[in-house]
Amino acid sequence: MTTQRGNRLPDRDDGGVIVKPTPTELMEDAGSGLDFGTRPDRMPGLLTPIDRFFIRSHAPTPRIDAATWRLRIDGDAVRRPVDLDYDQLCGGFEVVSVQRTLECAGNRRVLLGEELGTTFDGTQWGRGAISTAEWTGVRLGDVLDHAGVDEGAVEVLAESLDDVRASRPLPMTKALAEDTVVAIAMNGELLPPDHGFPARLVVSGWLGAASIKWLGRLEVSTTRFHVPWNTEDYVLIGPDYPAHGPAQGEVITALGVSTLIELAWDARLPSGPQIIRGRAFAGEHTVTAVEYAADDGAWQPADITTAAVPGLWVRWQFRWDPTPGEHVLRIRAFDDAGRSQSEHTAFNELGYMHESVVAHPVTVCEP
Ligand SMILES: Nc1nc2c(c(=O)[nH]1)N[C@H]1C(S)=C(S)[C@@H](COP(=O)(O)O)O[C@H]1N2
Ligand SMILES: [Mo]
Repeated sequence: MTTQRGNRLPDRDDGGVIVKPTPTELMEDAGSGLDFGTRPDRMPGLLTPIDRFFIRSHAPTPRIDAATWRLRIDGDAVRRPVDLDYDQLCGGFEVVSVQRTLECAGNRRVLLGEELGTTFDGTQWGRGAISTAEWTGVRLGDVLDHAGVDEGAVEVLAESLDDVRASRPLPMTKALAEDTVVAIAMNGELLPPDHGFPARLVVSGWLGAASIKWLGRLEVSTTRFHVPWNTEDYVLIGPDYPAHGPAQGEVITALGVSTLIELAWDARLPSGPQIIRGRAFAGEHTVTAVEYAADDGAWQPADITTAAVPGLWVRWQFRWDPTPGEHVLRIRAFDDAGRSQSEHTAFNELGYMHESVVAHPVTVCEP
């Protein structure tokens, strides 16, 4: 087998762990030195520009040389183990592009802590661990097909080349979905180093941790995988979540319904009529409606202004004519599975999957 470490370029001498600039005008530093959220008040279009796409990395960005990189496909459910080089991956399969949203399971962890009167360890995410790109690459199913997958295959483990060797399994149904891709580009540019160059998975509608960056190996197995990221991390652990086999609780896969307003937290707005904008996301489902309520007012419909696609957020907006002074805005979304957002999120030890409606504080200035 190839030694994956051999793919790596010499370490940088600048001591940096993240390659792209992360200026405070565009990104929120989540405190770890590795994790940066997209500022909700700096989200311009449907797609998040690379300069502000959120970063969640458990180890420094590895510098990988595409010329020596290989993607290994093996496992006891593979007929013919193969090593694909970069040219074979990029040139050997039908190229597809999908617009998909990535959200970290820990997004809004700080808000969940405030709601539950506690503080959680882990990346201190506000609302910015969510972004959207157009991902270009090849279908994971086509790549697996090339190696030949036995009928008894149960799961595919995606394994990375970073220092934590991040890995997370997918059941075959999800691995073979049309929109599960091995991406080589985002927003029309080759993947930037921080986002997984030369290749990463994009798993539509699932927690970000399934979208393994710096992909080095796909292991297809006739048995299920138990790895740290589906037994102790990215698992809902707590009184409401009994253990499932080796997993300490309920393993997180597809994401819930969430919304965000494109305003700073503690927003200051000019007086007078204006348009309030934001995003809503429903994991593998589509957002069907978005509602807003100002202060103690009734829920009213907001306009959804982009197409509803599974795995892709929508934009929404409404006109608001507030009086000067202090206000709170609440937003809630509904999806085609009949789900919505709740008043409260149940406690889980690692502070994942915040789904509550939040009261967004807004100050409207005197004219
Ligand atoms: N190899 C590797 N893949 C990874 C991670 C990582 O630390 N290492 N982080 C995961 C998590 S938790 C998230 S939320 C997404 C973030 O992707 P992004 O940094 O491109 O936004 O990558 C996932 N893939
Ligand atoms: Mo994440």
